Amino acid sequence: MKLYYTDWSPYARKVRIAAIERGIHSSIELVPATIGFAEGTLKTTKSELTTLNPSGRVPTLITDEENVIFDSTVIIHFLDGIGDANPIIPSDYEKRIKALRLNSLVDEVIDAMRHLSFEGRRPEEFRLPDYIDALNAKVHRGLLILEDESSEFESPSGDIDIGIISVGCLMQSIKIRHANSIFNRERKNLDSWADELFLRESMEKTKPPLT
Ligand SMILES: N[C@@H](CCC(=O)N[C@@H](CS)C(=O)NCC(=O)O)C(=O)O
Repeated sequence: MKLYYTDWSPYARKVRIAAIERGIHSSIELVPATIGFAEGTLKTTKSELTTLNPSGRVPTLITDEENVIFDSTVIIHFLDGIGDANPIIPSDYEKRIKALRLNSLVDEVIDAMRHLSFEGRRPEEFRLPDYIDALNAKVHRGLLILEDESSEFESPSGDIDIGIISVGCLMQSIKIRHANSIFNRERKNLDSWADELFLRESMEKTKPPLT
């Protein structure tokens, strides 16, 4: 299998973590992808990925049968079908809904941050202050809920699921790549839970670069 990824993408990182946690990462060849939007014009970087995935986004997985699978959640679902390790998307109905809900909550925060970064790339006179306020509010509300709910999260050293992986990727992105942003505040409970999660081998091995 081949996984198109970038080392800074939290979505691609979720898939890489899931594969390591399930012990199947050696059957996945990592292919660095060129993606992004130019400063000032938001012109899309030309990417070979668009011939495989119309959105041109990472992660994109090519299976051994040459099928193209995209969206991190779908790829993780697909990988759960390989090997005997515990699934990352729990089989138990209640646990599955809980994990997918948490994953979705985090995805919305990451998505609002992505859109904020696009706004930041526009020339100042083309930025939309109300839209930026709305995006900031989405991120703050999401992080507030995560701090509130973190006392109920599973132990960071126990079994891991898609929700926990997502929270870990978001929090480490904020700590490492958005360290100077307004989102990098102290959140006592969430921070200490996340600090322990960051020690997992799968998290260490996929830690995003500084820039
Ligand atoms: N819903 C998708 C989101 C993937 C996504 O937005 N990836 C970003 C990188 S973090 C990307 O490829 N951006 C380039 C683009 O939008 O063209 C998933 O879960 O995989």
